[in-house]
Amino acid sequence: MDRIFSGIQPSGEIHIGNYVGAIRNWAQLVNRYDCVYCVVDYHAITIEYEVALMQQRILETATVLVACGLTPDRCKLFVQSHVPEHTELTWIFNCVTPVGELERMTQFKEKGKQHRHNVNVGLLDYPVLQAADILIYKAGYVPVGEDQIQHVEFSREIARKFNARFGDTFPEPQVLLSDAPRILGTDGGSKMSKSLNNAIGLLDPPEVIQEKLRTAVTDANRQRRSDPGNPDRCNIFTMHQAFSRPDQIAFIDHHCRTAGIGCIECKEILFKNMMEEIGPIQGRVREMNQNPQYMVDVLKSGAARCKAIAKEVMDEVRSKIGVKAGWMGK
Ligand code: AQP
Repeated sequence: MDRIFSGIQPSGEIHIGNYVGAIRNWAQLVNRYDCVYCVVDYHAITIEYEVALMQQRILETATVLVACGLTPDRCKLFVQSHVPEHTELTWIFNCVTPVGELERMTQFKEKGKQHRHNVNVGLLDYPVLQAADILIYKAGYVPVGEDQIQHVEFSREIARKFNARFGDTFPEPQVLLSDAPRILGTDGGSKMSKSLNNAIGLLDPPEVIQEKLRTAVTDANRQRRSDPGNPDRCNIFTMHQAFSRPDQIAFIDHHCRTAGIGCIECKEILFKNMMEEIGPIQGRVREMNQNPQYMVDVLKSGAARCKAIAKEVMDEVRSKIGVKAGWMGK
């Protein structure tokens, strides 16, 4: 079975973009692939964060993943820092990575602007750690949202560079996109993001979601109820494509263009469909929160299973790069 790797940062509340762009796809892939999913805490420390909140965020993130169907019988789920081989491999990859290529990464440039006062080496090195996350499991596929395509391509380049210098070791991983790879925020302008205050949280109470949808930006050219709209320019329509039935999507497409339906009604249909899907997830999260030990056990066993793979690959890597000393014994 081919292996998949993907990760999510515990950098805030999981939102609808993370869910339809990545997590829902992750859950659909578990039957076809050997799936490794990770809460990437070392990525989350590349920007400023509340130390006291980190453990809570890690557990909350992992709980949501399990509630979305990523149970330990279906995949391996663990926390990045629990398998230190990820950071060890990062160092080795650093030594085959040209700095100039990292400086050209779109996310680095954007985050560099957002966090001007803290453009640290970790922020620059983020794609190298991500490459190590993927390649330490020799994963062939990486299901991510559109924003991560460049980083996965970069991990292919690192694999190529390593293989060329030290011999064939790593596969060149391919991106797997979901059918909703880019959801904009409620501002209708930028990507829905944990850190941008434009997100609809997967765990937001129904009344909060309803209010966020009510005020969310739609097609800017549609000023009055009687103006025809353009679904292709409307983020609410993109969300319909992620949550509504095909017949509803066709209905909204037609009636938006002909002003047969107003934005308020359109958003109400979306709200109902969204809650139908995420309401049960919220319920499972509430249930799991009654038994915190369960998540601890899931993450401990996930780390042990992943560590066994990572250790073997690191052994091979150390040997290939010439630092494995036979005279040290096992
Ligand atoms: N708006 C989005 N639409 C579709 N997919 C998205 N993803 C994130 N935002 C959207 C996908 O979710 C996965 C996990 O992302 P992440 O949390 O590790 O990092 P991120 O992309 O940086 O997410 P955020 O929400 O924007 O976090 P912050 O604000 O902390 O940077 C990835 O597969 C991503 O593509």
